[in-house]
This record gives sequence, structure tokens and C-alpha cells, in this order.
Amino acid sequence: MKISKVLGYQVLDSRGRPTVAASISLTDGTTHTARVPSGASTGVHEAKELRDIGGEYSEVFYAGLSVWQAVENINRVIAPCLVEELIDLAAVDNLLVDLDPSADHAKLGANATLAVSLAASIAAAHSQNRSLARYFQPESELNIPMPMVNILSGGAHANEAMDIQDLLIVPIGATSFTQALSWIVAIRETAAELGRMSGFVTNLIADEGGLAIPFDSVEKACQFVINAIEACGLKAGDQVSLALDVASTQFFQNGVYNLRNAKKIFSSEQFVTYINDLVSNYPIVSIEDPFAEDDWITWQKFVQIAPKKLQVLGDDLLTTNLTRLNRAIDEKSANSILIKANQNGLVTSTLNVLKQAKANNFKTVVSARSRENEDSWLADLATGWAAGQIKVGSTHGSERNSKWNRLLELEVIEETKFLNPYI
Ligand code: 2PG
Ligand code: MG
Repeated sequence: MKISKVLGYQVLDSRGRPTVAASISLTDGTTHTARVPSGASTGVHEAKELRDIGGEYSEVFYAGLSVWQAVENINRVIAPCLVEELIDLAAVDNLLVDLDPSADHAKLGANATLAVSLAASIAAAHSQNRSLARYFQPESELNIPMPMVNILSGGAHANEAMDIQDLLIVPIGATSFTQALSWIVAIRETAAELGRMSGFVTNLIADEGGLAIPFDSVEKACQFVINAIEACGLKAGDQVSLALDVASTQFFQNGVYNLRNAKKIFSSEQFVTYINDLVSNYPIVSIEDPFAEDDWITWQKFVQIAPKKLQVLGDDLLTTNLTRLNRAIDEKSANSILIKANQNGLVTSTLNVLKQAKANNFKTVVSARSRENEDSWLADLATGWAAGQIKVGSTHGSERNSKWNRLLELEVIEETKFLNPYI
């Protein structure tokens, strides 16, 4: 089947910012669309999205955040090379690399390349009469990922309500995704009720649908979530564990970790002890970005003393980048990686990073961004790639629930298994 048309255009994301959409039409008359997400707490080593800050494309009402230049790159540079070609994901991604050989896709914009690459994946799956998950894994049981779900938000996602960015739960004792999600929803709603009873406004939600309740210590926030878990009749640690995204790059300044709400400043060495105490005192199974994106030595020191079972997860540290992942493998700086397609810029090279991680016994967590949209391809990628885990934010907001709902759908329409990745 051939490509008959490629179209880029600007749409809005879940926080009202412009983002890139790409549609690929095929000669059978169908059209396949993908929209790209965007981060709020982005790492400096991520692929570069193109925004019209200054210059001829800049629009005052979008505060320089429009993406017309990326859209133009799709319509004027990429589209003419793809029309009349056979639909083939590897060929599309190779072409995108030929057109923009820069490692960070800065020329075309990673938002332009990823939109086209994703639309090509969806169109290619259609041309084989398969779902996107099945396109990547045509046979045998699909592994529905374990969800990691945001209950409390802080940092850049919630006006610094807490020092850390996310306090999440992982329903490790659930035996199906359907059951896992029912526990999560109950805990999320119970946490909101507990927050209300303590006098907080809980119907205003943070960027990823979590509760932006102010806490001046991470310990108090952990205890609050444990109370919510137990109020639902579930056992914290046995059935539902905690996970943190510390997003520490955001508060690493002048060589120190500055917890503003807690009014405490730590050297890298002191912060290792602080994080180790946290993971020892609370049922935490996963800790993301406990140290800043270039504080490599501190990551390495922590991995040496951390509990062996703890997932030490690199997001800003690794930015879904093969070179940075290889360094972390060599130096033992982490033992798991967050996989975000828009940190990388292409579907095939994002998958290559995931494969390299798995080949080196790193766990993998496919992740959404704080600025999302209604698409659900993330659920198919996480499942078809057998990532084992997925992080989407909370269970409020259709841009989040489109992914959860797709996983619920995959669990009933496909042959699947649901495993605890922490055993
Ligand atoms: C993260 C993501 C999602 P952002 O840090 O892991 O929670 O946030 O998209 O803002 O980088
Ligand atoms: Mg993160």
C-alpha cells in the first residue's frame, strides 16, 4: 500500500499549548493521524522541539509557542519525499534522518519528525490489518504494562505544591490491569476526600491530573498516600507500593539540592543519604531522577548502596538517548529507563533504546508527558514493545484516560498477560 498524502497541522495539547499533528493518507482511502506530546520539566539532553519563538512564524497570542515552522517542515520538506512511496516505518524514519542528520532533530524539529514517524507506524499497522500493539508483536500473549499512577503532584507540574514532582502508586498485587485500575481510582478518590477533610481544594488538578495538595515534607506526603491506600482496605507495600519522580534537576542549583518547601539544602553526598532513608522508611519500589541530569557520579554512588530491588529510574538523566543509556550501563548509574518518544524524535530509534535497555537488564517504563493529547498510541507502544510498565499521570483528564482506556480495551480484545515487574 502506498502513501497518497502527508499533512502537518497545528492542534492544541491538554494545557492549551500548540502542538504538531501529522496525518498520513493511504491509497486505500484511509487516513492515520498522530499528535505529539510535550514536557514541562524537560531535560536539556532531549531532542529539540521546534517552537516559533521570535522570527517570522511567531504568534503573539500563543506567546511564541506556536509550531508553524515544524508544520511547514512536514508539508514542504517531508511530505514531497513520502507521497507515492510504499508505507514502511523503517523507510520513513530513515528518510527523516537523511533530511535531518542532527542527533537532536533540531533542523526539522523533533515534534515534526515524531508526528510523521508515529503517523507512519499507525498507517503501517493498518496496512497489515493489525492494531499498533500487534504490529510490533504479531504473535503470542501481549504483556499489558503495570501502571505507575500519579496521586500527588508537585514541582513544575503543580506550582511547587511539594518539592518533588510526582508521588505515584504501583498496584503490584493486582492480577489484571482492570483490577489494577479499579484500585487506583479508589485510592485517587479517597486521597481527594482525605485532602478535602483537611481543608484543601482538591477539585483543581495539576498538569497530569494529580492532586496538588501542599506538603512541606516528602515524608508527610508518603504517609498521606499510605493512609489513602489503607483507607481503601488495601495493604501498602504488599498490594500497592509507592513510586517517586523526584525530578531533582528542577531544584539542583549551584551544586546543591535545594528543597524549598522543606527549607533544607543538601550537598550531593547528603542527598544520597536523604534519598536512601526515604526508600528505606517507606514502601517505595521505584525512584525516578533522584539526582540531577548531569550529576552522574552521585547516581553511581546511590546505585552502589541502594536496596537491590529498588528501581532507580533515569528520565532527565537518560532522555531516551542511546549514548546516555550506554554510559549508564557502563557506569552502573541506574537500573531502569523512562522511555519517552518525544525525547528521542523517532519511533524506530526510541524502540532501539528500549531494546538496548532490556538487553542489559534495565527495566523499561514507557511514559506520557505532562502536556498530552487525546491519542492512545502510547498504550499500544508500551504493550507491543513489552515494556513492562507505563506512566501516564493520574486518572483525571481524558488525555490521561484515553491511554488507560486503550489498555482496558487491549486487555479484553487481545490475548494478554499482566505481570508484576518487581518480583
Ligand atoms: C516526567 C514527565 C511526566 P514532563 O518528568 O516524568 O511525568 O513530566 O513531561 O513535564 O517532563
Ligand atoms: Mg520524570
